[in-house]
Amino acid sequence: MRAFSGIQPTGIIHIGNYFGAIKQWIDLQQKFECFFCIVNQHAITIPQNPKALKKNTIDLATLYLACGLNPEISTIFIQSEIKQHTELTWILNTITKISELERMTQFKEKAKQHRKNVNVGLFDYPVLMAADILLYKTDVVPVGEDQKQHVEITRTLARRFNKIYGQTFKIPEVLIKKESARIMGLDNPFKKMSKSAKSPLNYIALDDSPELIFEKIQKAVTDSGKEIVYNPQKKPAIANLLTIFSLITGKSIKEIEKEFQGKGYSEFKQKLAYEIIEFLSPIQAKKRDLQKNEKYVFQVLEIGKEKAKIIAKETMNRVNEKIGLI
Ligand code: AQP
Repeated sequence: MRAFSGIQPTGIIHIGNYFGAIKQWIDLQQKFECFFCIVNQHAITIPQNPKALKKNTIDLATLYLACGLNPEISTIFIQSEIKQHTELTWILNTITKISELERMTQFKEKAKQHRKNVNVGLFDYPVLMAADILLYKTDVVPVGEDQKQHVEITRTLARRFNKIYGQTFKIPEVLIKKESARIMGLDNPFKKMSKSAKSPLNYIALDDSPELIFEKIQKAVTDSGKEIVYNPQKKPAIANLLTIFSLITGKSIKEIEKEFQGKGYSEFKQKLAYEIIEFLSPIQAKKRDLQKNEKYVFQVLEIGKEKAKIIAKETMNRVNEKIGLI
């Protein structure tokens, strides 16, 4: 059984990305043959500084390793190093309906955010993602909830291709962890935590310093009243902070509610900031260590590229043959 997933190297990786994606990946490594990609071609659908993109790509690979992805059992690689991702995208484009892509929530949101640069790549993002997934004969795609719609279109395209050209692709399943499916913004509990948020007060980045984490949690919006209780309808901000507390500490929400019974928001926030700092500290230390040994990170990526290439080539040859492309 194979798992595939990826993150865009756009500079900031936040705790939403960690709990929605990376944490799941770490656990899956024992059960699945895993492919973890740094999706730099997805990243350029929004303008990127070339120097920063290169740096962020290596930085994300380093972070993957610091978080606990194990290159001995998993394949870690850079999307642009495997040419078949864009090759398969072209083929899938020919069976994708424009109306299907127009329905994609992420496209609609990003198009609003980047009114002056609604490029074809941004529109085609889900097809590139479908190619990523289908190239590796993926069984499961562990992602946060915001990516569910993209996995669904991947399934549609795989079925459609199989119907037109004969059995070729596996139909992948989306894998979403209920508790961490959608971490909300610290400054707005009605929208998901997002690296492209206007204010850095929206997220806790895995690289944030203890001082910054403390400040961001202190400034996180709260709800009226003062009880620490989980009620997403009436107290969405506190519910989100409780979810983060629970994910960080491994304690159940009930346990945390009990711990803070009769205590106020201020005490709860102080403890939460402390727990986040404690949690991120070993990841940050490991990342600093790995940064001193960049050669090792490049080696991991080189091995990953070679492993990914074998499967990608094999799938692409099969696809071209089915279609009649010489
Ligand atoms: N708030 C979130 N809660 C849970 N999971 C999340 N993911 C993203 N935000 C949350 C998951 O993280 C992975 C990284 O995906 P990406 O790099 O493609 O980024 P994204 O989905 O576009 O979301 P970001 O990181 O916040 O960026 P922007 O600001 O561009 O939307 C995916 O598995 C995603 O589900």
